[in-house]
Amino acid sequence: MSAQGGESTILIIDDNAETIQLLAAMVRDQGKIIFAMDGAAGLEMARRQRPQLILLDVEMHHMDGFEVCRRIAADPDLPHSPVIFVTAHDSTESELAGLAAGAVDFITKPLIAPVVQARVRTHLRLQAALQSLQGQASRDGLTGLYNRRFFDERMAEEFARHQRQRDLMGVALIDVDHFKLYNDHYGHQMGDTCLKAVAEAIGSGTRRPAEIVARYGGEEFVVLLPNSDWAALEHYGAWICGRVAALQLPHAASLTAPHVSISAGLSAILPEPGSSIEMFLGQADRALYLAKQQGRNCYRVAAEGAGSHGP
Ligand code: GH3
Ligand code: MG
Repeated sequence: MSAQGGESTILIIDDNAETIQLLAAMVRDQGKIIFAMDGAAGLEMARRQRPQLILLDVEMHHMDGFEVCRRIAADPDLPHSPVIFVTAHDSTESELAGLAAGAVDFITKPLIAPVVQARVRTHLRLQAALQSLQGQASRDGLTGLYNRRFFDERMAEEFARHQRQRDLMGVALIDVDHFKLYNDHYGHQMGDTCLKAVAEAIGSGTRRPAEIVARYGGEEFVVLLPNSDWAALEHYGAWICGRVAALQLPHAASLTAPHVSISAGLSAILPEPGSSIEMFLGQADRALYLAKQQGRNCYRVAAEGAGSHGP
């Protein structure tokens, strides 16, 4: 089972069709089997299919198993799937070389079905546990959205990617209006329920897979908007404010509206050497401050000449 509870995917990379068939027959009950017949094709398949486990032949032409393993460990675009080496050599040297390259285990030929199955089962279980822990560590307990730590990591990656690709990226800082008054009026527990509802509205509002929505702090959320220009920010700001207002969650103590509302500050940047994430988020924070100052239940975009409107 994978961390998501679905079927695990096992990638077999081997330049010998017979070995692939033999291995596939042995482990077919343990997951979905995919295969590649050389190192380069195997890496490409790993990139696209993100397998939970890789069974990797050591002795292959062009790119051997050690090199495949090293590339998996070094390339951030590749999933760090555990690799079990399959080899005819059972020497200590070759085992050490495999472990040094990043393999988690070894299976030596001739292949014995119960041994292969036991090793595969163990590493699939470990991988599922690891993925589950990683999933929990990146989530906020109350809302289920990503937490700030995860956001900061992804922001750094996306910042670098947009810099490489010379593309604009956007960010939105979103803060619930008069939330202290909400707690004072309805109690902290209702406050939690309200936060969950607002988080759900913002989180389920992602329109593209690369968008990342996280809880940034108490009643503040952050949305990373990849490949977004100023017009896209305007559109998103109006849309997200409208989306939360449309929940019509009563807020009798609000000084702004009879329902729960949010304010948003947005900013876009074309990352360049010398520009910083702090500066980028600082711009969005100042725009949020303006939205709060100028009435709440609205958004502001941090840009010269960019418009700024209520929902
Ligand atoms: P503004 O419109 O200026 O943002 O006013 P505000 O009252 O929302 O802002 P302020 O920063 O004064 O208060 C935020 C409140 O949010 C205070 C804090 O107790 C509450 N809060 C933060 N995290 C949670 C949470 O997890 N659950 C609940 N129920 N309340 C929270
Ligand atoms: Mg607030």
